[in-house]
Amino acid sequence: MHARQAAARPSGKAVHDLLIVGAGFAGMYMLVKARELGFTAQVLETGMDVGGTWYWNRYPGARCDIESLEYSYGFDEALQQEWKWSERFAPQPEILDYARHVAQRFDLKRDIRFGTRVVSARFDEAANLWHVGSEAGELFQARFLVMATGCLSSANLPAIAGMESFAGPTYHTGRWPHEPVDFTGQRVAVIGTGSSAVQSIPIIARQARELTVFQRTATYSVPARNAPLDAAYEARVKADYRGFRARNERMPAGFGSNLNANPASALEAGAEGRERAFEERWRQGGLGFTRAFGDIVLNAEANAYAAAFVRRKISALVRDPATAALLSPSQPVACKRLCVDSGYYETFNLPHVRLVDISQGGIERITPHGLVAGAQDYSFDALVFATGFDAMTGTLLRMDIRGRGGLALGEKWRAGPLNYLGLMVAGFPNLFTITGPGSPSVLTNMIVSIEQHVRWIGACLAWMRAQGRRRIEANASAERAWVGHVNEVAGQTIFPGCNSWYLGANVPGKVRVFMPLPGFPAYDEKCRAVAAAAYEGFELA
Ligand code: NA7
Repeated sequence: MHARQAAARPSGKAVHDLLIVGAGFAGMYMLVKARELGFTAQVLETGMDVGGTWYWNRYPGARCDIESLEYSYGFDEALQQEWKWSERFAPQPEILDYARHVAQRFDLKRDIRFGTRVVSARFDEAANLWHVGSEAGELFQARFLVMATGCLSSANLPAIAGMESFAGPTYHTGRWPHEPVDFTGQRVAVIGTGSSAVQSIPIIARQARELTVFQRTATYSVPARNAPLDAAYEARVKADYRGFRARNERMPAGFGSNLNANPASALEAGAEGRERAFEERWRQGGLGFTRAFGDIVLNAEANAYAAAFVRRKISALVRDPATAALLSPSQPVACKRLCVDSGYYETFNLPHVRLVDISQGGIERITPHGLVAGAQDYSFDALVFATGFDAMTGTLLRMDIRGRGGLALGEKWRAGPLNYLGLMVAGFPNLFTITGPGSPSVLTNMIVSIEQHVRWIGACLAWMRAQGRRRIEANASAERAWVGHVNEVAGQTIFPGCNSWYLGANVPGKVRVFMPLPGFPAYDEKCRAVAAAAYEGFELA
């Protein structure tokens, strides 16, 4: 990367106020905000269009698990009034259309450079400038660098022996081709049973002649009960969209004020009361399942009741008892992100679909015609990796980011991500991370977290300009205290109790640290208090 950077050619002489990396929902809104505040900004984006996650994740069945009236920007009243969602949970193509609509409405593309992958960023202490290099060798400069690179944007492709030898096509759900993929008449294998697999398996099964699913860990999924968007509900929300957004921001995960969260303890409800509550949530569909009681993600015993309920549902939905047993998870429910499906468990009743347990030895090797697992040969024509992402830190660490004194971010984060508020890293002045580790991010409605971060960063930049400050950097002791706080809060929940990507446990060799911070409203309050106290915990120059 250094050699590449040495040979780099500056792309014009412009020094931007902001360079924004990524043109997903975070980068797009950061650009809107920068313009609104009168800053110049350039967005650099690897893909050829806006949309981020929704640009890359085009696999069959890809759909948001947050309701569409919530998974959308709230920053512009006219925008939220005019856009019409067709379904309760929006499918990927519609979300991508929405992102394009926003780009057009706010004329964003003139400041976005597509096909530009950032590979390096170096802070120049004397000039207070970030020098950013692209894979093609272009150089960009800015006073502030904003990483809007997403939490789930680096595909996790396992290193299995013989990977290159497979004769048929291979796919990763997070890097799905832009051309339609037709599995009609084919024997297809899917590796993984996380959210992407749960969404795509029922659709792939409709086409494929034979579908084999390789499962390392069984997953909990609740039915989506997706349907056309209810017009009366839409009208009610739109009559007071601002109030609706504000109510959602006061929810622990930044969404679902319509879900009637029950604050009572599952431990006090009695067997009948619990069954009734879970059953009602199961009927409603969606992530509201965990709102049946106030302590499902806080108390192991309460969680066990919810987990047992889902396992009973799996047994009822899947006819073959051995397959049902294999599909029944043993970890706490929602410890790995809870999936939302349309016919996932039922798909395993189809005669051409089979489930293979690889929890013991994993996949031994890929062969030209399939793979070997548990000393058994499996043959198929196409292979789908639904193996997830190097979450939250992967994309940042794949770039060569260097702060003061040439300190590499990879070095600084050797033992896990360290930062303050999930927003800034000590030693890396004027570098912001939108929904970085240590912020609520993936435990919330991402758009709510994105908007909160962009507002905070925008206000900070405007304040610095008014105060004549040119440099802001997280204070090392504030950073240490913050990381301790994140661990403490996470430790009061069931989240650290299984091998999830929240902990980096899905990527071999990755440091095991719980990365997101549970609890949006308290976090938002803390961010406001820090700003109100003249950016307490930051050093300004
Ligand atoms: P996830 O949720 O990380 O799921 C990945 C799946 O792939 C999961 O079942 C993994 O098993 C499995 N996996 C990963 N590596 C391997 C190897 N080496 N061998 C076998 N199986 C493997 O990713 P998704 O894309 O489904 O979803 C990511 C998020 O996107 C989701 O939470 C939503 O927020 C949207 P494991 O459980 O690690 O044993």
